[in-house]
Formats: sequence, C-alpha cells, structure tokens
Amino acid sequence: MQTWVNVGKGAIGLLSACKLRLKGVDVTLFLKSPQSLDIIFNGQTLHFKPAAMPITNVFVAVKSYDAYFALQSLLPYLADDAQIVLSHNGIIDFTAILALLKPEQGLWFLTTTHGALKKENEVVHTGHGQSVLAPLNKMAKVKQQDVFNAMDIALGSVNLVDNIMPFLWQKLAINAAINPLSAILNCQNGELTQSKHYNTLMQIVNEVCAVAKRAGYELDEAKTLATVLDVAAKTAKNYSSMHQDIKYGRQSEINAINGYIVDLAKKLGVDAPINVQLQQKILQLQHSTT
Ligand code: KPL
Repeated sequence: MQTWVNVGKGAIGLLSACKLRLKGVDVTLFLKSPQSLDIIFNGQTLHFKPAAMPITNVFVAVKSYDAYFALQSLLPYLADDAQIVLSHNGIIDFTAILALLKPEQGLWFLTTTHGALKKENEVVHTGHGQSVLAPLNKMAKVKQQDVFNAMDIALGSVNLVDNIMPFLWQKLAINAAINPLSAILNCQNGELTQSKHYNTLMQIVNEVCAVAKRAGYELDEAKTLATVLDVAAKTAKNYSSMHQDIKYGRQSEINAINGYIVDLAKKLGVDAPINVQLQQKILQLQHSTT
C-alpha cells in the first residue's frame, strides 16, 4: 500500500490528507514541530500521526513564498527515490527547488481549483474543482501511475499533462482576479459573480491575457473571464486564501500572483495598471494587519 505524507496544516493539504485517509491510504503529517493532529472532516474525526522516515511520497501544498524552504526542511527525511508533489498559487521559478533534489527524486506540480477552508481543527471542502498534474523533472515520470492515482483521490478529477506552464497561467488569471478582490471587498468568492464586479474582473483578466500573450502563452480573454466566473460560482461559499491571509494578519501570495504579472509586464513593456493597484492595496492591507 502507498504511504503519503502531507506537509503543513494548510486547507488544501489537509483536505487531500483526509480524502486519501478515507480511501484507506496511510497518511501522516510533516509539521514544523512533530505532533499528532485530529482533523474533523465531513463529521468524522481523523487522527494523523507525525511522519516517519524515510518519506517516499509527499504532498507539499504550501504558500508560494514557503515552497523552497519547505523542500529544504524536508530534504533530510526524504527517501533517495521520493516523489514530491508541489502545489501553490502563483508562479515561481522552480530552478532552485529542482537543484535541491537528489538524482532519483521526482518533482511534480499540481494546480487545483478546489476550494477548502480550515476552521480550527475542521476542514471543509467548500468548492469542487479540478486539478492538473505535471512532472517537473525526469524522475517524476518513473512513478507516474502511483502519483496520479493518489492525486486523483485527493484532488480529482486530475488531468495529467507534460507541461504545467499553460495551466499555471490559467490558474494565475483565476487567482489574480478572485483573490485580491475578495480580500479587499471582504467577501466570499460567490459575491464576485454579481454584475457590478464584471468590469473590474474583465480588466484584470485582459491585463493577465496581454502579459501572457507577450510571454508566449495564448490565453483567450473571453474564455478566461468565463472560467474566473465559473470558479467563483463553484467556490461561492469559499473565502479565498488571500481573504483568509489578510483577515488573519498573515503574509499573502500577492507577489507571486498579481506581483508576478506586474513584474513581467514591466520587463515585457506591457501596461498592467489594475494589477499594480491590486498589488499595492493588498500590500497596504497586509502591513496594516501584520
Ligand atoms: O485558489 C483559490 C484560492 O482561494 O486561493 C480559489 C480557487 C480561488 C478558491 O478560493
């Protein structure tokens, strides 16, 4: 039987851990200070023990700014042929993370539109979405079926692809539109489907598509806007991760989402004024709550 380790206490990671456990998979937790945790999911209390060495399969659903450090702290505990699935919002350069790994260790990326919320020790699956999984190095392909099967249980349905980048751009557009607006307006995702927000969402999406195009990724404006509205509707009851970060005074992922677009737009000579505004506003809110 496969064993999986989940890193941290994030909502998406714990949702995956619970779903795997309910299908009989042996799941443990890798936390900053090793401890057992009871998580309530769908009315059941699930008990998770701390991970034991060596770790062979691990799901690392962390904040974009923590991805490198999470991998660094995991390294001493990983099996030489471990499979690592990374998942976060935004776009970062994976080069430094890949350079940390041993030759036989496989790195994957999973991007998802599932919504999950954590309230103390309870995890709620607030929005059903889909996921895209892709290998980031050659060794990831070796155990493809095992990793795919586990991720399909955890955050299915999963689409397995060769190149994650076009899908990261799609997800970036979704997060660039929903996350900062829901944080600034202090609302659930569903509220953004109201017609009064349509123009703002359209402007954000148009800027993201223009930058994507200049960077070599074709993102259709109308389709992307429709996807943003669809995700907001399917995760209507969810408070976005950025909403939660601002509410609880945590660092947000703004610099890897709208900030990524702003930086790239500057480099490529494209105007992105609404993304600049959103980044500035979120940074202000972040500083006033931290
Ligand atoms: O990724 C999300 C997030 O909150 O970070 C969405 C899909 C928008 C769900 O809330």
